[in-house]
Amino acid sequence: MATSFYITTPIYYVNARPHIGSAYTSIAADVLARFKRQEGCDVKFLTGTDEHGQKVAQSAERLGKTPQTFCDEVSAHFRALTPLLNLTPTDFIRTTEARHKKAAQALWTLLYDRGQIYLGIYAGWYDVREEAFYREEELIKGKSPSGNSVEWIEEFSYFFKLSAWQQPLLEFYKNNPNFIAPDYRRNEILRFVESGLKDLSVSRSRLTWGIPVPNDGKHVMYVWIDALANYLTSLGFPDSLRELKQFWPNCVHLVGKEITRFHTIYWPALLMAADLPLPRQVFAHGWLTVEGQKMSKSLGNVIDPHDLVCAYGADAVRYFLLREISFGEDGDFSERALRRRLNADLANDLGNLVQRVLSFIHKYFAAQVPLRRDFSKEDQDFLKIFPQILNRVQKYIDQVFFHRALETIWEGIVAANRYVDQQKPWLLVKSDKARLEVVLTVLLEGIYRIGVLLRSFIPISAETILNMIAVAPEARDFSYFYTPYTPVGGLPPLDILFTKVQENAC
Ligand code: ME8
Repeated sequence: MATSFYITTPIYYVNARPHIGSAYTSIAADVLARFKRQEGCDVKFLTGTDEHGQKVAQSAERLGKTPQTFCDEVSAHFRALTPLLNLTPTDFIRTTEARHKKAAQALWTLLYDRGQIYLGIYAGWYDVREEAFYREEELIKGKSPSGNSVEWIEEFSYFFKLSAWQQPLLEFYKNNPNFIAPDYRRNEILRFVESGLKDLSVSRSRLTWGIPVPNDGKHVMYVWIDALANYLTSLGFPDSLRELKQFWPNCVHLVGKEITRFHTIYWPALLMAADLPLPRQVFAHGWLTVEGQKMSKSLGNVIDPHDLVCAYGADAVRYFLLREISFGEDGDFSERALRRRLNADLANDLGNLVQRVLSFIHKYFAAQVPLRRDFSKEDQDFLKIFPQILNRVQKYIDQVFFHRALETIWEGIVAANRYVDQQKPWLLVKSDKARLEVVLTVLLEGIYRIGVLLRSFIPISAETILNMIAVAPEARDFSYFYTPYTPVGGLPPLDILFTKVQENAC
């Protein structure tokens, strides 16, 4: 039976349109989903929108819309990322859907029935914009740490007994050292949990735009318990536990570093308290800045993924984000750097390789691949790097190190270009046609594997490459990687892969 794999993105708040940050996580999740499919896994890939809370209700009111209409509109923009960036989610969840309300309430009831939730009083300085409470000592000149105004609030609230889960959590981290990745985030979380945990307020009585607390119409669930439950909803919880059993043990939650605590402390504690199984891993990636600055509406530097895709194509955006930034660490987005990568890596290294080899076959062999396999030692040395590359790429993907995986694939591309330069097919045309046939066969073997390796990263271009060399659809998965390249018929006309852009135009 195929291995099951479940990858999730955070569900995005609908109080802002999608930007390069949400695109970043979704692209990364998509590469994992596609890669695991190529490995033959049964993959679920979940993304969606987080639609409850005071901020959403306020934004809707400002625009004179009902919260639901407002959510419908903004959620549609997030859904539109799927065709734009060529994403392949198997489910798009909205927290305002009936199935989610049912799952979140079922999780609540499980917790309540097990004595894990109790009614208490919450008091603190409340930042409405952030929907967060702060202690007196956390305020800066009477404002929240983000500079927003705060109001003093005392209200009834349900609490989750988080404090009771300190030891089980520490035990869990010890027994599952890969649960929090990368390593350096793990240490931060361990220190935080070791310093003691307070019970967590999980309901609001002053809010109406949320999921009602079961058996208490005066409260709605606070956004986090509602939001985290989305990962269960998509698996058919609570109606069936079949998918939960199947996918949960190999589930990776991909998140931005700012929500690591919610996913690595609150979420496993809630699941343990409900006696539900735990996901395999939370991978927290770094924060993107734009030209060295924090992205913000007020600075006017929020990058819209639509503009980027229109200018450079989805593949260049996908490639740039995953190649330029070490996944896990913070990184900077700059259009100039994107242009440089597009020209140097994609158009020069990859595009030219494919172009120069295939144009030879079109020109001198009437688009019929001259398969000739009396390989020399040199040819074999070149070809044997590809299985090694696949091995390393698989390891890097399992560590969620996309930049390393791409670097490794590029070793193959650079080696192929070097092979062309050494073999000089333009001279062989005149001097040794038999050797030319062997050299072109070797290069097609290489290009075939490069195409297969790149499929999950730059799907449009990789499929174009594989189409141009007439590879059958079923031969594009890793199970064929070790079998010889076998074209189905002659080569179709050449397509342009990447067009160079002016580097200093912005
Ligand atoms: O936190 N750099 O939603 P959100 C990198 N609804 N990634 C970024 C980014 C940036 N500058 N900006 C956003 C929420 N992201 C909750 C999540 S999950 C149960 C609930 C990405 O709309 C990153 O993945 O604020 C981050 O964690 C996510 O968008 C936050 O999205």
